Amino acid sequence: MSLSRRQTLAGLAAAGAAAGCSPAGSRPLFAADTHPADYPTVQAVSWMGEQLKQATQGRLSIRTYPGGQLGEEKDALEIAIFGGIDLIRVNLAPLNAIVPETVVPTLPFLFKDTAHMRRAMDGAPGDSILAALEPHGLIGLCLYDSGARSFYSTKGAIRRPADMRGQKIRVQNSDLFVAMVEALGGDATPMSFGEVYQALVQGVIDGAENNEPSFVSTRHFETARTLSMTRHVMAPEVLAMSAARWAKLVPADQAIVRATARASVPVMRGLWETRETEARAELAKAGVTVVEDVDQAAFASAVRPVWDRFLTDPAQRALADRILAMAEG
Ligand code: GTR
Repeated sequence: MSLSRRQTLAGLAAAGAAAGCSPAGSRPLFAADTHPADYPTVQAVSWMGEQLKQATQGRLSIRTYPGGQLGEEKDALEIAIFGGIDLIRVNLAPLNAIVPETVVPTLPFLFKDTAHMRRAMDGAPGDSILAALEPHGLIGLCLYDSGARSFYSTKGAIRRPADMRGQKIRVQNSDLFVAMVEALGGDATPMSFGEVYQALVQGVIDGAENNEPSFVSTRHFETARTLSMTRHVMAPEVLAMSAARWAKLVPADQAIVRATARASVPVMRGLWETRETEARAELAKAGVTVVEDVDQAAFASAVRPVWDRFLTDPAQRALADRILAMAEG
């Protein structure tokens, strides 16, 4: 852990202790995100903070710690589970090893399109995924969009699985992602988000995969000059509260936190759509090659065995079936 991160965490602990002693007991809720301050997830949580403040006459508010200040997703998640961070916004992938239900929306080629993903995540499947976090020390508050992930490489276009053979591809810390890239013939390299830029520059990896806004905000496109629109995973983002902090809220405040988090979803989606458009424009301006003629069917059939390997219990299968049944509006 870096010195500045240690200092930030020590500061958090001190602030938490001080607030615990104050009569109102009301320090802001500390919210961690790996993305920069202007990213839609961070902006949506800031918006939620304003709503919380208004609804509680300032008793509850949020202080955001963007840019991975409180640690990479895996570490920040652990800290939140142990109560050291109040609110955490992460992708569902790093939760795969902790909460089996989160594997389902992470499956490659599960969602037909954005409308399908939103229908399922706004409906009963989304609610059951959020509820599944609770026994693991987290209260799931809402699910945000994360677009569709595609492969980018320093070695040119990836139109079909054979083009990935032998390439070292960074993946998130999730066995499902490792298995997916291996099923496609790539050499999967799990790594924290914050390490990818250097790894690309130094040639430690040949490529990675992400949505366009992340590809742009991390500036990975400076090195990986070809983005191939495989759109293989649409795993949403989740905003969760540490169960320890949650337990300190009276039920009326818990209801307000839930309601303001839910209300932030359409706000996030509006910001997200703008951000996607801006990211595409930036890629065009930067002269990045965006390959649309990919053989999606070949990718989908190559990764199909991964479904069977990772849907190990009947509850997961039932959840996957429920989501698949919502493909048509
Ligand atoms: C982004 C996501 C992050 C993180 C990152 C990654 O799309 O918003 O939470 O999961 O991808 O690839 O590590």
